[in-house]
Amino acid sequence: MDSPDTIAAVASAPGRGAVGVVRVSGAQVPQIAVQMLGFLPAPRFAQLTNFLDAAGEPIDRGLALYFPAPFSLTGEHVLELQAHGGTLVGDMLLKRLLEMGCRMARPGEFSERAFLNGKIDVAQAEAIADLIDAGTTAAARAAVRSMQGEFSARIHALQAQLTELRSAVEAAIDFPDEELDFLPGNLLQDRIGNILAAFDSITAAARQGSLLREGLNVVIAGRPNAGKSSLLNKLVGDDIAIVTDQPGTTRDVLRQHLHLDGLPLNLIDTAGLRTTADAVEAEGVRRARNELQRADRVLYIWDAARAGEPQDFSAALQELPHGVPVTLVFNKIDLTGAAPAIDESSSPARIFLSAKTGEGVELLRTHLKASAGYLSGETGALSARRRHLDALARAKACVAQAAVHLTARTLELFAEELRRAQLALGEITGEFTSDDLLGEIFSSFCIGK
Ligand SMILES: Nc1nc2c(ncn2[C@@H]2O[C@H](COP(=O)(O)OP(=O)(O)OP(=O)(O)O)[C@@H](O)[C@H]2O)c(=O)[nH]1
Ligand SMILES: [Mg+2]
Repeated sequence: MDSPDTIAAVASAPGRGAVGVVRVSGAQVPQIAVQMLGFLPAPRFAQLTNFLDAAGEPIDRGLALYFPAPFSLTGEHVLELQAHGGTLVGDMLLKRLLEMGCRMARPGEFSERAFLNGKIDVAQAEAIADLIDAGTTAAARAAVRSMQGEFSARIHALQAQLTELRSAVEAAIDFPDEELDFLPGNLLQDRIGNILAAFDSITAAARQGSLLREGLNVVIAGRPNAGKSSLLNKLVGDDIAIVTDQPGTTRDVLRQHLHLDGLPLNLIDTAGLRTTADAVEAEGVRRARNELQRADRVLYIWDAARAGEPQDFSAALQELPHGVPVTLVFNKIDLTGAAPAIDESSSPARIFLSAKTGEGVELLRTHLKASAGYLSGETGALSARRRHLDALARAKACVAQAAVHLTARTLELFAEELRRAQLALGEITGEFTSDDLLGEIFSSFCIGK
């Protein structure tokens, strides 16, 4: 097989800085080092040296580090040049490397090679990207845990338990006469119970990590004048949105980012939902409906004080997209005299508050955290993405289905469900991930990573 191209990229952030790092990986690295430095640096020793152009003139002087395969980031020969930061130096070094036969690395290509050479799995590669992008210390800590393989290790442990179960059952399928001797059904049920519990605990840690990474899209919706913009302002603690007593004040979609006890929230205020002849307002309503489709949660605001309005919020709720979690917020309790309250047992959950005075808003904050499954404080969160949560959910559903087959003693189907669960888990680590998806994941990384 042809060895892959030798790739090069500036790995440090663009712009001015004290140090700029250029990374090279591939089979040609030793020759390239000799041409560019005049010698091959000793493995894993930092060496101060000139970086030479084609005429043998120094482009810059800095540290060269050589990592021979397989003990490197990518598993290939790797050369790292630590030059002075600055757009021009990096570009000149890169140009020289391309002259010597290197190819510009695609985004994420170093990570991709690390994956292909078994240095890291996909979940770890994603965690590195998450660490780089982390917006809070909690998100960074979750990313480090996953990067160090904690998430992957827990997935592998689940895989191992599933393999054990499968081989026990497959043996029973092959030797049906001995089935009852080594397959007491309740023992298997116990084991499945343990596996399902393990799924729940990994999912909780991963959901927390996914929340820390992606945040929660919360859309504030309702009729005009219900107090949506007032609630946005109250939650943010600032006068972001225009509030007036005229119905139809908000037309544009307003987005505000905030943290609720470490949980990132994208709070989205929208135009009041009604049919209107005003073209601008109608466009606002159309955009509001668009946002509702993408919401993780809708806060549907109802003006509890509006005289003469039949309290028919159920008809209004019917208009919301199906499947989106909703919280019904009765606003303006300062006018009705009702006490701040929350009822999470009704469906949808109800909260009574005043966006004006702030009474009951704390109940809403707590409710938002709880309904997202967010845990405060240090929780052992594992940085994860929606695709991981989705794969976990599918795998768990297969195991639950397997339990049904076990009860029915349809052992072939039982084994088949366990196999499907393993395939779904393998998508997380990249073991059974399609090439298209892998390409998509790595190409979302930055160049030089
Ligand atoms: N007394 C009282 N008035 C409120 C409360 N919340 C909002 N209001 C008033 O209700 C009116 C409408 O408030 P907005 O926040 O602009 O309502 P909105 O839902 O954003 O309205 P549109 O943008 O027009 O859809 C304003 O006069 C607010 O001062 C509240 O809790 N108590
Ligand atoms: Mg408004």
